Amino acid sequence: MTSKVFKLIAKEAHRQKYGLEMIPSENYVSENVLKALGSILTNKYSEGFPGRRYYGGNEVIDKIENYAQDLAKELFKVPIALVQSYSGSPANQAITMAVCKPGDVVMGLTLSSGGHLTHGAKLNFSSIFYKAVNYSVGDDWKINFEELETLAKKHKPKMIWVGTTAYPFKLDYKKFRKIADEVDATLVADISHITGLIIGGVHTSPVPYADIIMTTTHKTLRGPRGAMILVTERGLERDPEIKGKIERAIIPGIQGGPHNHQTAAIAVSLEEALKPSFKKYAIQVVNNAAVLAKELGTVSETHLILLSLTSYGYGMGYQAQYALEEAGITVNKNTIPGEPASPFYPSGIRLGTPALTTRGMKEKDMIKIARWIKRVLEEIRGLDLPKEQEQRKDFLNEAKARLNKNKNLKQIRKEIEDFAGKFPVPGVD
Ligand code: DSN
Repeated sequence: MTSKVFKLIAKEAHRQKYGLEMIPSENYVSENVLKALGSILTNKYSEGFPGRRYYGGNEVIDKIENYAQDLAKELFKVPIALVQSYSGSPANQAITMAVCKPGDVVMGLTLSSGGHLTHGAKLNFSSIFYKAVNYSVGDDWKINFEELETLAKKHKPKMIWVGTTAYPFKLDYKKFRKIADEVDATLVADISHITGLIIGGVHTSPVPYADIIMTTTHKTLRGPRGAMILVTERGLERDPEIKGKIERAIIPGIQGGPHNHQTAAIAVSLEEALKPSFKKYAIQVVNNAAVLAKELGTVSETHLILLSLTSYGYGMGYQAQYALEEAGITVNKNTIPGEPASPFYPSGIRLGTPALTTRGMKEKDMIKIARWIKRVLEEIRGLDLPKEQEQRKDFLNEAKARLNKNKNLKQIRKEIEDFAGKFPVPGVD
């Protein structure tokens, strides 16, 4: 080993093993996924699709990509699966290009309600090149279907996104389908966060309701970074040309050569997801999240928890993220519905159980973890965000420095390292 990079990877491996990874969109892949991802498949150019490549020498690559597509079709019971998108955002861009013309109306959940950038957020391609209309959640933090229906009838979207990144409740795809039918819109489900739960049978599948489905492969599915686009029977009936349209949007529309090592690693993760043990994993993810949420005084029906910190002070998201990181717990600050502070200095944190569950943690461990989280959050009391905008940056730097020296956090970190170190991380000794 001669590269400096390997020393840094060793440091990151230490962080992953001795800390608690609680960002709900992250996970640990298996050693086989790592092997495929680090394979010589990265050496090959393969623009095009199986049997239709611009370069020679793709006999094996074709087999791998066909195999990945077949596994995805089998797993989700859909007629079409495409696996080349580099990640979720370009996949969503490809779907939008295939379904809409520039200027068409697209509808999605607003970012501050737990939507995604590509579903029509300001500054994203989805609102720069298309007319984005956003629906939101109500006071109960649940999707406001009345608002969605009113907006859909008024703006007549070409496409409606149903998909979330910070939403702790189950999604009712049937209700979305009804509204999409009322305005003749294509319904696209972005299931990136909950793919694993759908495969495990602990969340309703969008397959009977959506026309097109997109999922990243690195979240609850436990594969490498990447994405898949699936077309349902219903979607194919709606537009028999849809496969070619999506393929052309991927290349030459957006991407260049596919990442064949990534495609192979996706295939490995799909093989794993087809095993009965994956179902058990998904059930445990949800059970763990429910216990963790209860211990933290809230609810979760999925893999994630959106925790409001308003009882600790004003605009406490950053401070909580810093303090938790100091103690060895990785989460991200997040807006809460009706954000009382600012989207840039939000009032909540988002945390989840997919990665912890992969390491073998169960309900009793969640109770311990909730106790640590509550102890950590006590340390941020009094560190309220200044109301004056210009003071915020300096204040947060000072708060971070203070938390960095906090003895109680150091003690909690020691306890967490002792605990976490006992649970294996695939690929880490
Ligand atoms: N970055 C992803 C997440 O954390 O939810 C969404 O793309």
